[in-house]
Amino acid sequence: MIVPRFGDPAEARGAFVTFEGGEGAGKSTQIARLAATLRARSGRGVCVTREPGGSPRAEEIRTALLDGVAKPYGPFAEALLFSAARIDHLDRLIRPALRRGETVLCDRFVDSTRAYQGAAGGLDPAVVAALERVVVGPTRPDLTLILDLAPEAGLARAAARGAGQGAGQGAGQGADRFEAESLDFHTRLREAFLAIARAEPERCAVIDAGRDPDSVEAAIRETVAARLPDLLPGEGSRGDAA
Ligand code: Z5A
Repeated sequence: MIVPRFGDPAEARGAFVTFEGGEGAGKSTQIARLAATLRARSGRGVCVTREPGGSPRAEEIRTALLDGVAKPYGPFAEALLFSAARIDHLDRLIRPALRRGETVLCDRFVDSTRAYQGAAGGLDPAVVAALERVVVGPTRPDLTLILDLAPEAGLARAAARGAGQGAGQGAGQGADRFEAESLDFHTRLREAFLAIARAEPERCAVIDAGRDPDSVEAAIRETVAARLPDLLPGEGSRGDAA
């Protein structure tokens, strides 16, 4: 049984892994690959989810947030809406899955609030931390994989994907509320994620996401095997591969 190092052992029996990083870093791509590997290898249920969203009510809030409905009210109001979505997501999906012993793979979580609304958006870190404390409580990630990529490259990937899919808002297509921010904003985001990794090295691992998808996948597998060996039995522990 996995004993989470950062979560509440009494509450969480599964493993909670979050993916973070800037736009187009490859989180969705790599979550799908890791989920397939874990389903084949770990013998546990795997729950793939995302933020904002992951539960029907949180997905409604996601649509409003990515359409920019809350932007005129400022980063504090946006952080409150991300938090409202997170409360429902934790109660309805994440905590029940962890109690069933599943591995939860979540595309973005609290570090995105710290980076987007906090470091890049200008919201006081003390306010972000207070929100995090009351909203998340003991349900902390066991491992956070930070996919690091130059913002120019990530935005180009996201734009190329958007061009292929056509316009659309709220559903992750087209330039949404955050993709439309300046390059300077995205540069601050990257620095914020790297600073989080430096501050919490036991929870976080930085993955070089500038390589081809197979190389990124191999680095992630190696890191998961090293940090949470119960999830990939027999894979060996050669240390982080970032
Ligand atoms: N947000 C916030 O502000 N505060 C919060 O608390 C939370 C979130 C939780 C969610 O939007 C937005 O909400 C997000 C932060 C904010 N900002 N934005 N925008 P989203 O979920 O729609 O966006 P995203 O999280 O940035 O996801 P994304 O743009 O879909 O990126 P991704 O999942 O990291 O990448 P991907 O979809 O896997 O790949 C993007 C494209 O690149 C795609 O065409 C791939 O085929 C391609 N790709 C993937 N990997 C590679 C490699 N290795 N090489 C080349 N090409 C690749």
